[in-house]
Amino acid sequence: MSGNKQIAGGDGEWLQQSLEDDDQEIYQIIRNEKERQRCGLELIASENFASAAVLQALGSCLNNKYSEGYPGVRYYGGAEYIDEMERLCQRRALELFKLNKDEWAVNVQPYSGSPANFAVYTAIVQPHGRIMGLDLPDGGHLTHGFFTEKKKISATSIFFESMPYKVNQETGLIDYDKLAENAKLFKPKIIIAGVSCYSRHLDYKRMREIADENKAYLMADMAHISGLVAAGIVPSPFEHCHIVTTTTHKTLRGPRSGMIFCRKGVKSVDPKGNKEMYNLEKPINEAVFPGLQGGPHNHAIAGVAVALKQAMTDKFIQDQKQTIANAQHMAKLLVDRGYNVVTGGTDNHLMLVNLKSKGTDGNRADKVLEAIGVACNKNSCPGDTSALRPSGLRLGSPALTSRGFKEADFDKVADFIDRGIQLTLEIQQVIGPKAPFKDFKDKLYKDEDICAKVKSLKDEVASFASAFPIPGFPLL
Ligand code: DSN
Repeated sequence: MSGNKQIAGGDGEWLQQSLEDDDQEIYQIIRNEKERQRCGLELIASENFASAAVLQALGSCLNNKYSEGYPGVRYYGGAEYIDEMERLCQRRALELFKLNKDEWAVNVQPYSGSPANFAVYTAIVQPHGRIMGLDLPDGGHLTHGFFTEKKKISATSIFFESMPYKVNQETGLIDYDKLAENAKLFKPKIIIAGVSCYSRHLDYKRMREIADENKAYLMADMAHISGLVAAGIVPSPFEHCHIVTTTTHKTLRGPRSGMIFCRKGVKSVDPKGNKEMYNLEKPINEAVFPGLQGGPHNHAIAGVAVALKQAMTDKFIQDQKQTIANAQHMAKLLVDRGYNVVTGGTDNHLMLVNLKSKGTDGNRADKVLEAIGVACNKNSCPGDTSALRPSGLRLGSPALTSRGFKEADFDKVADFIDRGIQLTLEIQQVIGPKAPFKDFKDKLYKDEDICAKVKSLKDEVASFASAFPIPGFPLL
């Protein structure tokens, strides 16, 4: 029977079919998502558009290969090309960040940033050991030990003891003095210098001093800014940190994956000339595999290697400079229109806009912006008391910069944001400022007059955005 023959593999022809021929449902969903990306304005600070070459590596036969272990020591046969590819990725990672291979090691196997961070704590901190990271409502990340009064939210606060440090609630800037004071009491094993929503440079030097005073390691999570670091246009964490983790798909513009860099070689020499060596590489490698992960995602690692090569080019550096220029321009435009941009502006690719003084909040504005084709995040702002009603929006420039947007194009982007927020206020005015979120959404999605306004704005956004090219393949 031909059906059985096909199921058994048979002549294999059915396994050669294109996605379009093989699975119309998934094909259409991907087409729709591509159209959404093409016709929308992507302002999510952690997103970007991977290149066609990166996507090609991701969709390659490397997906098929198991290779548990590390180059040269695998538990599966047939890994000679995988070894070559992983070693090349490691070499490129060190070269891109200008690291000497005798002083730094890199593990390119973490599936993404969260597993990378968890692997570091597993290796270095041990169960119930102590970590200190920037609190999530203040701009830190879940995996920097987030918990609330009611619940330990992140596994990094369940398996490790976490004490957050905070920003000054007035200025929005990290309170390093308080961090120093608390670190002295808490004695963490690791201090994390990393952010998910913080628009200013981190003071790695000061943080290293605090770490040294407490015999702690300083770990940077540079996920958001790794492209900017690679381009050499923001302070590099490598100068002061012992460990650096990153995702590879944000400003770095690669596939969704992660990397861990750590120091190796001589840590210190005492007055008698005795050397103390770093002991980070082996425990970290063991924590990644076999501690936490199985087979590396070789297609993703190959995509990372491609992205790292692209990141060594002048074009990439130019794009990263443009990313910052665009963010700074957008922040200025919003300030000029009376918006409260936290800390007054940005040094990097993102900004946090506090909408409280405008009379609205992140939940409501985010929903309206989404409806008109502008994608961004609601985000809590310093001083927020309710995590359920965050005051702010996080806006970032990397993705649109990859589509070729320049400052003048961001004039239009800022205008769309402003008009979306005006529409938010209009809805609130109709239903009353204290009306619950459900009523707000009902009005937004069901009211004829509002829906017409949303549609007209969405059409304008689409006609503007779709004029810009989009990296990747034309159809998928
Ligand atoms: N989810 C990412 C962000 O948006 O910042 C971090 O992992």
